[in-house]
Amino acid sequence: MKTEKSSQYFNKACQVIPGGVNSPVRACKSVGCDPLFVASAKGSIITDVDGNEFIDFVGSWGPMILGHAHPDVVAALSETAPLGTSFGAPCPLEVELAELVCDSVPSMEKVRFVSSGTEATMSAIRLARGFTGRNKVVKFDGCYHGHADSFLVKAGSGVITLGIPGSPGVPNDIVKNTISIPYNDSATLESTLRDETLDIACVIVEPVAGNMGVVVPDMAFLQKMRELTRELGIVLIFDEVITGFRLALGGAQERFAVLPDLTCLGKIIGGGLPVGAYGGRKDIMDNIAPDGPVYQAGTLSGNPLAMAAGLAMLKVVREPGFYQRLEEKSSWFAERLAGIAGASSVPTVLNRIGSMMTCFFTDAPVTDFESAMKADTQRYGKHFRQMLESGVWLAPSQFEAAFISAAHTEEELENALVMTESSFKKLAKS
Ligand code: HOZ
Repeated sequence: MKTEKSSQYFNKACQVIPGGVNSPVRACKSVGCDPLFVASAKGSIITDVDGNEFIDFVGSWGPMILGHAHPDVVAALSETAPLGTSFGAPCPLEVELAELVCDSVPSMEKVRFVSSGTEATMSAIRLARGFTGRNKVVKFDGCYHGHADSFLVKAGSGVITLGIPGSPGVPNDIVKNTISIPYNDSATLESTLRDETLDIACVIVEPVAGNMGVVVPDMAFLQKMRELTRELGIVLIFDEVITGFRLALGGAQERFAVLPDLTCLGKIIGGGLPVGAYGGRKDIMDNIAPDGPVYQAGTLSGNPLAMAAGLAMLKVVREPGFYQRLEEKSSWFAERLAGIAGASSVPTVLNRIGSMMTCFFTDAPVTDFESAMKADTQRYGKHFRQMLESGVWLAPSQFEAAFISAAHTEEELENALVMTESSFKKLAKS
């Protein structure tokens, strides 16, 4: 595979952008290569600047549930851009998207749009603190809620991938208010939440973890979390930045029938443009300025282009049968993938729910951060490079999800499986 142009861009980028990338997860450091620079993407095919084409299973880390450059999204952007790209004043598209989001997500009575998932989660915990008058935030080891100070404690995503234990620049005075406990561990959850000395304002959780690789929750764990938080007056926040509009129209909360007090969204609701949102119970949301004293603001919040792209995408996923078709395609693919892995001598565990999955290179079930960390990252790196070489674009980290989109054709998925089989044969020999 020729990568000369990507190499040239990367060399230039490293002079002016830290690490040559604008988000560390793109760097490919943990998989032993340099990033490819993208020229374009259409459907499920992504094309680099050297003209190499790949079947894309990253989907811009989640938003591209319809595939890239979906005609409805492109048309919405073309119609909206000539009317102005930012007003700093309310516009009708914000209302339309807010109505659609509240109508789709079972627990959301009101929603505030922001510009990223990180903004959504940091605003949600501020709101929870303002509402309860308490201080501490409980999160789970290996979950990632963006890069705000409070969340960089045993965090997933790029933080695990790069092996960063805790980030310099995050004051101890801030992280002392974050308590991180194991995922899927109901007993520790109960003893922590019942400790009155801790002054807990909220629990924030990915209802399906997607940032230590995909880890599906025990239903009993989620239900216990809901019961305890309700009993103890603690705000329960679901970070559905990945799972929102991915696992069902109403996200993981619809799929599991467990409703949080607040929900954070991002990715799909922006149709591939920069968006986040947080919302939920009206009595909590009414504490946000200007209705209440909890301050949060943003020049580009509710940006018309992002709203238009999000609306176009949500209208397609709301069509009857959309999630059923995606589920069938994903389960067919995952069964074949598990079959290929099982037939090889390479130990793997495939975790999947809906159209998100991770193939962990380990022989024991992956149910939390500790078990995820046992995966063989060297072997994943080799698999990643072999797949890339044969035309499949996977996440450059063992601890991320692979996404199936509505745009993946049967032929593309078949091809990806053939390439996977060939990669596993090489792994078995090495
Ligand atoms: N949170 C995403 C990975 N799980 C990607 C966002 C990023 O860090 O660039």
